[in-house]
Amino acid sequence: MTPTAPKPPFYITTAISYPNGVPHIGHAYEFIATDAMARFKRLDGHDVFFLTGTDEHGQKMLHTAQKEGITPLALAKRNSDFFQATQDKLGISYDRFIRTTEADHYAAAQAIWKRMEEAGDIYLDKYEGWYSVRDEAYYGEDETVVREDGKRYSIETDTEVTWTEEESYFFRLSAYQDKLLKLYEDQPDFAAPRTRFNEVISFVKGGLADLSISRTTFDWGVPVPGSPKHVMYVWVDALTNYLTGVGFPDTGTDSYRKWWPADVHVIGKDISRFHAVYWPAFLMSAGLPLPKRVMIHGHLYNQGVKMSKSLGNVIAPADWVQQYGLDQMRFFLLREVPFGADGSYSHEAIVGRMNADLANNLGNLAQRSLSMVAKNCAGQVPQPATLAPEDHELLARTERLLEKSRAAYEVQDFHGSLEAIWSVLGDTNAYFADQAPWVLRKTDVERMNTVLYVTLEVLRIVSILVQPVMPTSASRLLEVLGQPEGEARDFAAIGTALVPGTVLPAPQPIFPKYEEPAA
Ligand code: ME8
Repeated sequence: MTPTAPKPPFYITTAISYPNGVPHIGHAYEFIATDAMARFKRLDGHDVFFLTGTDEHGQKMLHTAQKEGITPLALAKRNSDFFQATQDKLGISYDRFIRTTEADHYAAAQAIWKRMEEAGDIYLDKYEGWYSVRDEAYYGEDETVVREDGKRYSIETDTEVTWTEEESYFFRLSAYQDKLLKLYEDQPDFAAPRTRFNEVISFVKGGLADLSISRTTFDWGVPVPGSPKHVMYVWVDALTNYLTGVGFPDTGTDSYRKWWPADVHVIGKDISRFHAVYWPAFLMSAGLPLPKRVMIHGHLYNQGVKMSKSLGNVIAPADWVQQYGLDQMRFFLLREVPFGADGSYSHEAIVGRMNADLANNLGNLAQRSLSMVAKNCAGQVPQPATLAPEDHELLARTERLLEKSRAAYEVQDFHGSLEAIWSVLGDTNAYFADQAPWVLRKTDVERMNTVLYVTLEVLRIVSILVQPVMPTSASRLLEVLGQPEGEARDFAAIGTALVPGTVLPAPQPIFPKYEEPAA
């Protein structure tokens, strides 16, 4: 790339959360993963647009507001503000926090509706069937079961369904079965991981019924153009947020042309059908390009148990930030669980990662090597002598981490990237112990300088590469390695090397061990 070439664009989104409650650790997980991806691409020379926000319409919001005795808009505003404040606390580097009650979003939702209508895909009929307010989803009778309490539930999600009968507009989803199957065949990476994508494919192969896309029994939603009695089904409006965020319905703007179609929608496993079936069908109907990828992550469980208010095991993200530290929490979530799989967390697991991976393997290595440099090299990056084969080998492995991480992030395998980095850190700790620079100090100062130089060089590259996951701690590490903010911290700088003689600030411990508070 020549210096004047424009940076390639990269557009990434999270799901937009329902602000009928406050964020939990599952939401935080999705925000942090998406943020790591956005930061990685920025450091790797892309121009990134990162969209997140709240999904404020629908019956669930209306019911919660009624229970609280406030308007749905007041409820949405209160909790949306809290979601945004939480994202700020988690260091989420979003470019826009969208709320679906914003005026430009109404315009976008109405515009996509009109396009689908003009395509002949919308017709008026009557909906009769089961609806889950919790899931904001329709279920066929065969997808439900009556439990001992006499109530009917969705088999898949275990939420109560109620019989709904009302005039409704329908979207001709049935007409898109073959087109969707062709999309899945032509673009085998349209959704991932494969196991979750396969579930979507078999759902579509099983046949698609037309979808009810408007409601008439309440009015908390985006009005259907030309039919003010109807509000849009919340998912039609919600999915459209990804277009609103970049300037739709004006498809001629620089923003829309630059960012759409999105590179990745990051979502959880419970909403794969909406993103990998309904959303591409709506877009095909509207004549708009499809997102390149839907990345479906698993859900997090509290020691294997689903979080629920009744069990009292729901964790507020801010509590973890306070107890463990933000970067420690971000690292734990992305290192512990392969993205796409379900995961479990526990206090012991977090403390294990904090102490072994962060305090020992990274923090201690940095502290020991930098303290030696402070004492024995006048606080300057030492001048290495000719490198020995083991030095070359370690540096070459470290440099290869960039390609490995790129390949891993391309498929949102954050865990894989961190595993590779920590494997190199393990080798570097072994190298440091074997070479014993504290002995060389008395026997061979030149060799000591080389060993310290190689160790600092590994730390520099590792610190650059872990910035997407632990921005604050990586920045502090780069600071003590004499790497100023800016170009020296971009991935392109991995190909350069520490300059001997660079004066280093006094080293400071970066990753303290977790100590249990006194009982
Ligand atoms: O579904 N672990 O909103 P939402 C990991 N408004 N992720 C979890 C989780 C858990 N335990 N629980 C939920 C909605 N999530 C819609 C989205 S997008 C156009 C509309 C994830 O607040 C969930 O899978 O219920 C989803 O991706 C996100 O949190 C928001 O969930």
